[in-house]
Amino acid sequence: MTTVIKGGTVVTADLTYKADVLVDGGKIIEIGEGLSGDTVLDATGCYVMPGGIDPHTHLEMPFMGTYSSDDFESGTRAALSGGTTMVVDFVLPSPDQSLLQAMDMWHNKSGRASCDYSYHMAITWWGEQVFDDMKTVVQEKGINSFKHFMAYKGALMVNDDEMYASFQRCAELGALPLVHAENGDVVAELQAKLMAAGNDGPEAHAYSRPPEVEGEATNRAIMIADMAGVPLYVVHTSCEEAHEAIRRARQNGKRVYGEPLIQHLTLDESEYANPDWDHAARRVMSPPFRNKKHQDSLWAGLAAGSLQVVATDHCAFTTEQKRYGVGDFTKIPNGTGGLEDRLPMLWTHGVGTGRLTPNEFVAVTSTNIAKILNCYPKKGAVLVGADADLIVWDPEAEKTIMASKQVSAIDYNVFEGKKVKGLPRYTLTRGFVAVEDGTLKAQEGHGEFVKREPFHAVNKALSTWKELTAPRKVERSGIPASGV
Ligand code: DUC
Ligand code: ZN
Ligand code: ZN
Ligand code: ZN
Repeated sequence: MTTVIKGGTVVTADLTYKADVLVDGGKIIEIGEGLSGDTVLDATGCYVMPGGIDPHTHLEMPFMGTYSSDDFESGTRAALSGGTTMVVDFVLPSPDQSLLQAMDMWHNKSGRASCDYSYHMAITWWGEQVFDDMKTVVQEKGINSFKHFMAYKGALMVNDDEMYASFQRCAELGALPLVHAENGDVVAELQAKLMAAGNDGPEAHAYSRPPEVEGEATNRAIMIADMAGVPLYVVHTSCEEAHEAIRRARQNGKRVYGEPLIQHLTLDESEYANPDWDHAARRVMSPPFRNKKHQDSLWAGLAAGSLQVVATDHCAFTTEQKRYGVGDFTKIPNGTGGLEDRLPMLWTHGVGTGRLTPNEFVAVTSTNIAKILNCYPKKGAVLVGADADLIVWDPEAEKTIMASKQVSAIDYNVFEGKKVKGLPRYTLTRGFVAVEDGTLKAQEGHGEFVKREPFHAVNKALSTWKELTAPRKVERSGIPASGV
């Protein structure tokens, strides 16, 4: 059975043209004019684009004494409803747990996914077993990216020696290291100071994680990656200090990528000044929301290409879970939702305002990350042979975001009340129509794991630093006698 998307305008990262798209067996089999098929999807007045790829989700993740509340079932349904057809979730091994065991746990959860998914592996501890497992993960398990938390001291944080060792291992294996870049030692100090002074509310969360801690850690990670001779992907880049470090590195020929979140682009720090405790706590995530200066920097980076990807860090907690932190802001589970709103919000605030072109929209929501993570053109493309992960995007469709109408399993939405213009009329996941005329018809278990191959040597960073292979010892005579 073939499906034809008829009468629309195909928009890719670099082209805009009128064409029909014919789908069969989950793949795009023909693109051209006057095509016919068994099922016809009317794309009149719409853009036909690659489905969104969200490279940063935490579904059903054990974190801060609880589990994030969207799992692979509700999370991927939420994704599809908003035009996202693939998520990349983080496998999070507990201390001393083997990477392979943690990965199996994730595979047990992800069987319920209704869209395709892939994994990043987190390096949460370091030892010979991790070193060995990394090879299996890359060479046999289809995971080519490793996440490092520079924050969450005493829990997920890795130190510089561990990070350097892991980055070198990534370089050897053709894998891409990712960093959550915040200086965890300084954050811990600031948290203790704020709590001691009686600042225990959610606003203190933002005070404990200023742009400087992110800028410092981003710089440090870039330098360490350079010395390891490996590219670097910086997740949730939220401020000018971090963006500046990435921009400078790229200008110097280093292969460094930055990923702003839709939340940081559209919500600001004033949210934490809301007198309603729940309102502020629901918006606690790391890094926190910033001011307009930082938002402008991120938007400029997307337009200029110094930042390449817009993600969500979707990590949804209910109000009840957020209240674990009443009286101690450091215990508020960090995280916000966004999976179903990323595309409509970015279209509205990016394309709708002229800050992004439709082609740039496709680049930063889909194509760029497919290339960075080595799954292009299976994903992120409108090309013959590519997976039919497609959205038929109606630029005139409007709605007001409301928690009462969302797919996500939590009881609020950080974008509550925001009007969006631009919504999927159809969402196709490998040819299956999961959103039809705006109505969600996702199929639990339809999603498949996307294996990603290691990178070729050509992707090695253009390192500015060369380790001396044979450091020369200076021979001296007349060495003074030792001792005091
Ligand atoms: N930040 C969050 O807000 N939640 C999950 C993990 C993270 O780094
Ligand atoms: Zn068929
Ligand atoms: Zn993070
Ligand atoms: Zn995250």
